[in-house]
Amino acid sequence: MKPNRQPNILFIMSDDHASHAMSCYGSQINQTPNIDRIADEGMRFDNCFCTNSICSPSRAAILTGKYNHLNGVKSIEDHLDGRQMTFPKLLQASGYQTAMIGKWHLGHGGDADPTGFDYWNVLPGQGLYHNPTFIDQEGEKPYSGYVTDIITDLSIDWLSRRDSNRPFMLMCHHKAPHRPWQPSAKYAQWYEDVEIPEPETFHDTYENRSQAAVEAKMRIDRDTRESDVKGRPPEELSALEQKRWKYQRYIKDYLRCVASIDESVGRLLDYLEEEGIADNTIVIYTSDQGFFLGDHGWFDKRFMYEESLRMPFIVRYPRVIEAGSVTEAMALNIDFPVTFLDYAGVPIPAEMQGRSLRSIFEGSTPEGWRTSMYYRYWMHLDEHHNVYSHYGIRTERYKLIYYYAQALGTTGYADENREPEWELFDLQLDPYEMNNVYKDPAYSETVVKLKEELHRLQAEVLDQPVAEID
Ligand SMILES: [Ca+2]
Repeated sequence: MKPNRQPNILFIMSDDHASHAMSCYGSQINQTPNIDRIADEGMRFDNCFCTNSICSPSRAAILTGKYNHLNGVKSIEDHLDGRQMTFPKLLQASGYQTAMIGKWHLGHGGDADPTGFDYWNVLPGQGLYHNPTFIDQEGEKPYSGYVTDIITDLSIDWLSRRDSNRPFMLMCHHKAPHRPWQPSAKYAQWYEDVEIPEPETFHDTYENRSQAAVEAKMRIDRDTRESDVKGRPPEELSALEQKRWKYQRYIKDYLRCVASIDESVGRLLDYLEEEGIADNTIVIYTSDQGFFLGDHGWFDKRFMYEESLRMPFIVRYPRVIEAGSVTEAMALNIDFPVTFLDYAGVPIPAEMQGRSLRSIFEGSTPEGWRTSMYYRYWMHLDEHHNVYSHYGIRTERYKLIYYYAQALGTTGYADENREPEWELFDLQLDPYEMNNVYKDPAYSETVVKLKEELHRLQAEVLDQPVAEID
């Protein structure tokens, strides 16, 4: 083995797995012992954020290192044009064996098929939990079994066929725990006799908040389907009891799906150890974004609120990362590819907008590291939970959000009765974002400074503001 051999990279990403459903992040509702192994033996990021909290856009940001207005994937309807630069292509060109297994969700056919991978085998669109079809370089193939287990089997199978003299980069992308939260038979009975605690903000009434929060259609009591909660609550229950019933149904299935993921992570970690390559493999566990687990009375994501904005991000690389370390440094999904290229010794293209996390992994946050981040959600559609388009910034203490509320591709307001609105949260005093202080005179100077910072960041990432009201 060469002394400075390029490390292997195992990038495990699930879909909609919020950090507050991982015990290494202090979950109050479940245990994830295998996922926790990565944090226990590596580093946990407590402030890792997505630049747009929704599936395809986050995936495109991770592949390209760029914001969605530049990589062309602003919504889940957009396909990634594979002719553009992506980090797997660069790793492949530098000698890595590369593979993409599981959920792709960036389009199929022509320029939308995965590129930069020696091997890919992906779910069409959202894919199915049970007996899913996959698409590989040869075409569609049916598989029998549970999707999380199949993705794990395919991953281990590919790893076992690799050339052990060359480094690899595997993207193992789970479908779970995405809606409609269908667990495997193995975990289907888990939590049956327990009551899962309700989150702090479960009974949020959206007072002191934007109209965007009021109008969002992702309430557990009103907007879950029978397919989400697998039935109807007994009619004799009160409205409040029905909401609680639905929450229990929803969260238990969600956590059962997570249990399969946790098992999968354990299998992959065990494989690396059996192969004797655990020390030379960077293992990441993350999710494409966060999720509301009953927080604010919601399921789903999209909003720039904490539960949805925050990505779990844990990394193990025993050669350089101190076991059990934790960082508060602000990381973004666009940093991931830059970090991988950095470790691979591949020059980082100027067009990538993220920064390498390497120094942070190795125990020191660089001078002048970012203290604010820019976010933009574009996909304003009634049928997609009616979350208004918005952009904003999060600093270490504050979050300023502008709901400009225009449907994608238009300049008019999606709802003619809707005016744009601002929200400001003081995260130090109000960590659950229950009280919009935008109009509070005590924060007027803060608002001015945050707007300056918002526009500075927006220009830095080459995005354009819309017309803003005061
Ligand atoms: Ca997702």
